[in-house]
Amino acid sequence: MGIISRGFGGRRRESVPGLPPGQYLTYDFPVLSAGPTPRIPLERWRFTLTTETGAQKSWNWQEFTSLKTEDISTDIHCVTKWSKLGTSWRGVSLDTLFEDVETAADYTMVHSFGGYTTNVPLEDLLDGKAWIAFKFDGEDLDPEHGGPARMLIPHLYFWKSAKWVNGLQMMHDDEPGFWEAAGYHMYGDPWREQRYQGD
Ligand SMILES: Nc1nc2c(c(=O)[nH]1)N[C@H]1C(S)=C(S)[C@@H](COP(=O)(O)O)O[C@H]1N2
Ligand SMILES: [Mo]
Repeated sequence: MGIISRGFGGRRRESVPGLPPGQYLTYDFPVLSAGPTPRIPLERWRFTLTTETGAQKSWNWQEFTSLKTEDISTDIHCVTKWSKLGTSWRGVSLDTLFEDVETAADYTMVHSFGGYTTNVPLEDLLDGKAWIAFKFDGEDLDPEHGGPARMLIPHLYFWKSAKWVNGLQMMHDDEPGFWEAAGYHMYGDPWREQRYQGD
């Protein structure tokens, strides 16, 4: 381990560039799941975008993986205080999925196989800020980490990056998802330490 790990628990970690307040660096990839890992055969996989009027756009695995993909290198930050810098992903930008989508709603609820939900403002999904990722470090995304595909919204705490994602629902009003209803912050900016309600 290098010099940075000697700062664990001390003041040195606070000076690591790219590390938000209250976070420490990790070099492995912890698994955090609120329930069992769903196994989704690719022939059953489908992602559906539903607008506030009920209009739907939907992709099966074949269609989804035929869309334009992007390689993403980014830092990720979990509310339980680990951060992982310089992670590598491949995915489809939400900008691509929202092409031709007409919506006047400002909020979204992200849905997953297994029932997990999390709320994200629409503007935090657009303009190169979010992807649906299906590769990590050049390999198919492990089921434990959300495979076949997960949301990747690296500028928010990682609980917003829903694993096993299967849908996005547009909403006029912000509503809490799974962890938000349990007291987590409605927005979750790691640089402002928005961990829990009231932060
Ligand atoms: N569907 C689903 N997505 C989820 C979770 C979950 O329990 N279910 N946990 C969230 C939390 S709290 C974190 S920190 C990250 C963890 O992702 P990882 O297990 O790949 O590290 O996934 C997020 N996405
Ligand atoms: Mo988390």
